[in-house]
Amino acid sequence: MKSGGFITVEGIEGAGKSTAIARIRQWLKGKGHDVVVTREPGGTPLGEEIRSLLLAHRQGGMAPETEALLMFAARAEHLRTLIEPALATGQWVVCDRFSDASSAYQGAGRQLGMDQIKVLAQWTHPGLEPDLTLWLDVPVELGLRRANGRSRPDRFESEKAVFFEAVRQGYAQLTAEAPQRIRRIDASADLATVTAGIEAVLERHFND
Ligand code: Z5A
Repeated sequence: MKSGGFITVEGIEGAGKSTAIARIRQWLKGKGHDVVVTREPGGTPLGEEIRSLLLAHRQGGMAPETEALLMFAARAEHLRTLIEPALATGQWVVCDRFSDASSAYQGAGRQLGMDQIKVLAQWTHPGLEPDLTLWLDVPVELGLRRANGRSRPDRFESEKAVFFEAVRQGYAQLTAEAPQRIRRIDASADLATVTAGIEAVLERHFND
């Protein structure tokens, strides 16, 4: 297995990313690796401030372009101060969402166009892609049901099912375009089955 690597986890709300990330971390630790777990938007003090701006409800909402650029502003900070230094010292970085989320949410969900988002990604992290992306795919209705019950839904969580359908289609397109990097996991199954699926992908991807 190589000395360091970059794994990202994607999916719509309620897909089970938090649970998956805990398992990935455990799996990597079990192989003796140093692991940094982080998230987007966020992961740095400035990034967390930007996250608060992005998730807060506000009168008049936010222009989709503003939303996309704030995602990439947080990402640039995250890359320069945390992700790139960690990878440079041979650590493993496991990130809850990355640029695929921008393609799916802003490109497909907000209809800015996935190609447009890829231009921003190319500018922000030229030559850097995750080694592996796990797309936890869950039907929208099930994801929303799982995520239900949160005290006060944030700006994204308040979106309608049709928005998350478009996001899910965005992830499906990304996966079709990069089948070696992005692996779909059926996240509608019970936790034990989903976890076994994740472990199987990790074993195949990094031990072959
Ligand atoms: N966003 C964006 O638009 N563009 C970008 O570029 C980026 C992000 C980076 C914040 O992200 C928002 O930012 C996000 C997209 C946008 N908004 N949305 N939607 P976030 O990742 O912090 O927020 P989130 O997607 O709302 O996270 P989440 O709902 O917490 O998702 P999750 O981590 O996948 O869910 P979970 O907490 O692991 O699971 C939810 C519940 O389901 C929990 O009670 C679990 O115990 C349960 N669960 C999980 N798996 C199972 C299975 N298999 N069976 C039964 N129950 C399960």
